[in-house]
Amino acid sequence: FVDEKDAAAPSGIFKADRTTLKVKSGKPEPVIISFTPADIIVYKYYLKIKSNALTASKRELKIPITGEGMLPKLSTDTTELDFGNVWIGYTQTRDFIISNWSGTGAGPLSIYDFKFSNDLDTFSITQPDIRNLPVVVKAGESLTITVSFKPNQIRDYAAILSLSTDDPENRTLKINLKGKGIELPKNEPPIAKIYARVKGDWVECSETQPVDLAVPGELELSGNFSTDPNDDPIIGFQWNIAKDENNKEIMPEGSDYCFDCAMGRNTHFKDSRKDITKFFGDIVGDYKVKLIVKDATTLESNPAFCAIKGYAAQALHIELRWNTPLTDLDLHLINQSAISYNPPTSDGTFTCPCDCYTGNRNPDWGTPIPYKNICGSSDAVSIEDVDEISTQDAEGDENCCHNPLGNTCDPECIPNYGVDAVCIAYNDAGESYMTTDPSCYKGGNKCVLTCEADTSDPNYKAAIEDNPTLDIDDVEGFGPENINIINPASGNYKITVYYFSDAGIGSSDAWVKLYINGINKPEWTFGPFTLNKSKQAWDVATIQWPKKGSSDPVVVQALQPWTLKTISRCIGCTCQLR
Ligand SMILES: [Ca+2]
Ligand SMILES: [Ca+2]
Ligand SMILES: [Ca+2]
Repeated sequence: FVDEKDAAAPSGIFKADRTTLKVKSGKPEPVIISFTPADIIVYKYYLKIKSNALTASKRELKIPITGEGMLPKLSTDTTELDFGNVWIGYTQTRDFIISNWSGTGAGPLSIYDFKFSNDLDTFSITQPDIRNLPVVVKAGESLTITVSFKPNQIRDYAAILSLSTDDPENRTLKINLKGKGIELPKNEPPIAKIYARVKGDWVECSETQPVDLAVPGELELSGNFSTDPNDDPIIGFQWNIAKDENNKEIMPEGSDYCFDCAMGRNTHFKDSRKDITKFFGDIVGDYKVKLIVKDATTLESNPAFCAIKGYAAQALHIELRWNTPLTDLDLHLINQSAISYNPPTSDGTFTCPCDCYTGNRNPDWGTPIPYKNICGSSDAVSIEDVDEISTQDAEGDENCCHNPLGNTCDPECIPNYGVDAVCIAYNDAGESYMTTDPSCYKGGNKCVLTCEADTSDPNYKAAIEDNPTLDIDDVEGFGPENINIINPASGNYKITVYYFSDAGIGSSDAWVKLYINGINKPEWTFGPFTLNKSKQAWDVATIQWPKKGSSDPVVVQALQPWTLKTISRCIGCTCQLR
């Protein structure tokens, strides 16, 4: 290696891997030249080659050879990483930054190795990827190095991370590491709490803080007041009826409600796996509800319990249940204060509106529901000839406006009323007639009822509250069926149970409970009474309901069961109520 003037170059800067060689004809030979700059300068020399080349001018060649001396220069933002307290089994990371200077002659920095002094299973390099070494930091750039600490013991840790580099002034960079493995805090189970919506407000419900529920009726329950000692989110909710020590669900005998009957019986909850559910109490008595919640680690709570007292909100509340599946028993309440029946049966059973049952669930007893009077006295119409008038409404429904006394009209008839629907009315002599007039004419110059209840009438509320209501017709076993009257009119009422269909199963035992004036326990329990087969009936009791405030209702248990011989239906039947 020589300079321009053929003087020898400083030794050690450039080196060839050989000083002589033979090159065979047509076979090039490589020469490897290394460059080891000693300073941050540009080196410009020549490689002089002497040979026995045929051409004299080529026997001495001078090949220019240059190189620039450069230097990496490492700096770091810290030489100590403190990981602090870390739960054993958990990972904490810390970063530090290595920078390579950007001045004149700045060269790339290579890191050839990352080495931990000890605890190699605890400390590791998360980034950069050190599977491919060296890691190179270009001049003027920096690199973030992330170190992980994952203790597996409860103790103090200390180690040194050594980086081997090509910075001649910093061949080994040492980073001190420390941290402490601490015990993982124990995950505590969540604490379930049940709140119930009472008059719009959420109130806590427990075994010692029961909530009242007018039955049949719904109660909204929330599990959102549950807590977790670790502040874990609550992610799972399971509502059930609680069970007693004999594994029997705690609810009144005969309670058999299903929100979603396809899911099975006794699904008293709607959305039993949601934070907010609805509980349905079907009969009077004590229920106990259970809630289990899960935290985000799926750790389960102990159950919370909520006692619910189902009470009868109505002055008269009658409940029927029985003990066979698939069978259909029907509860009847007969208003014996009706003054006549047509067709006359022995006591009015199956003659509506005197009989409240599945065929007539909500008749108008006591004070008649007031209807709007839509015409004045001068609009009186004359009696029409029954034979000449259509009995269909615009949709072809027959007798849609069937209206024995003008007080049980089908409201859907109203739009067609007076067009082509027909109303049945009575004259003063008690004879029925049909009319297409919007007002059902009744005698003389009086204009009478239309099909539209007058909810603004001051008597409307009382007229509704003295009507009986059958809640459901259970047709596949067990009941319950309830008939309620919020505020009965004075008069005599009879309770009858009718075995509509034994479904081939045979006899069925029936029970009737009677609650009067909303007391939260059965006032009277009748039964079990055995009904042997379809079409049999059981006269349960009669109730003499007094005038308001005059005395207590009198309940008389019927002595003789009786058996219906035929089934009659409530089609076109009439009876007049007092
Ligand atoms: Ca927890
Ligand atoms: Ca039934
Ligand atoms: Ca009424």
